[in-house]
Amino acid sequence: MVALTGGSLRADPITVDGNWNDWGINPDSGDWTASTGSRVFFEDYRGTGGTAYLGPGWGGQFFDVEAIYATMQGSTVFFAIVTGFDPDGVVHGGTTYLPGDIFFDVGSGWNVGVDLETGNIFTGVSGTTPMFSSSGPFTLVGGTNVGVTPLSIPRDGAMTHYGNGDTSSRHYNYEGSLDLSLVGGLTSNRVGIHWTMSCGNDIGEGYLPKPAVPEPATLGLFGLGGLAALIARRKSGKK
Ligand SMILES: [Ca+2]
Ligand SMILES: [Ca+2]
Ligand SMILES: [Ca+2]
Repeated sequence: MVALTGGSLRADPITVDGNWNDWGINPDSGDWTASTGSRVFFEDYRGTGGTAYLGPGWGGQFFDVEAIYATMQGSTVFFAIVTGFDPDGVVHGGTTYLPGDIFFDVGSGWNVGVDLETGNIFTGVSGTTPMFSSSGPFTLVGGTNVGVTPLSIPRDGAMTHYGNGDTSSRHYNYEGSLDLSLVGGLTSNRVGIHWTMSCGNDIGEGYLPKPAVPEPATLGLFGLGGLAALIARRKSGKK
């Protein structure tokens, strides 16, 4: 009965659908402040040019990793990566640059990865190195497939992008979730999220602290239990 009550009360805070309204943000209008979850990374190049310096590389809005949002519900972390980088690839100077996989640090480095194409989850991975090696890892290599997780990547055919102006003012929302119990759970007090593209001209990386155990709710349950026991005792005493 307790388990059923808990289940009916649970509501996922985020829908993995590529829509950023559930985070309470609207970068198109300059609102980067989440009302659900936390912004764990923020480094927005604010111009609309396609060649500006981002650090460690160049590329302007086309390569800008702007923000990462995250929140945890039970053992599941929900995340949104907002970037100017088209997940179908970005052509620059005759070369096509590709989006990387999403890496997680659950306590021992970037060795958990979600394949951006399939949503397959891997543990014990290593990562390839982008052109700017300091931005790595780029794509996951090896590892053990432990399942598949919801991802919404705005490729062509889906909600492709936000912003109706020229291509250099667009934003893309890479949204997903990951049940950390599938990857051995957290072995530290925070979970890291990392993403970059094949050149590594820009990088998004941040950490979400493990939520505190909801002590008041737990105490409340004990309190109700104690009250029920008291009532039961009184009723039995009237007999
Ligand atoms: Ca959403
Ligand atoms: Ca930007
Ligand atoms: Ca950036």
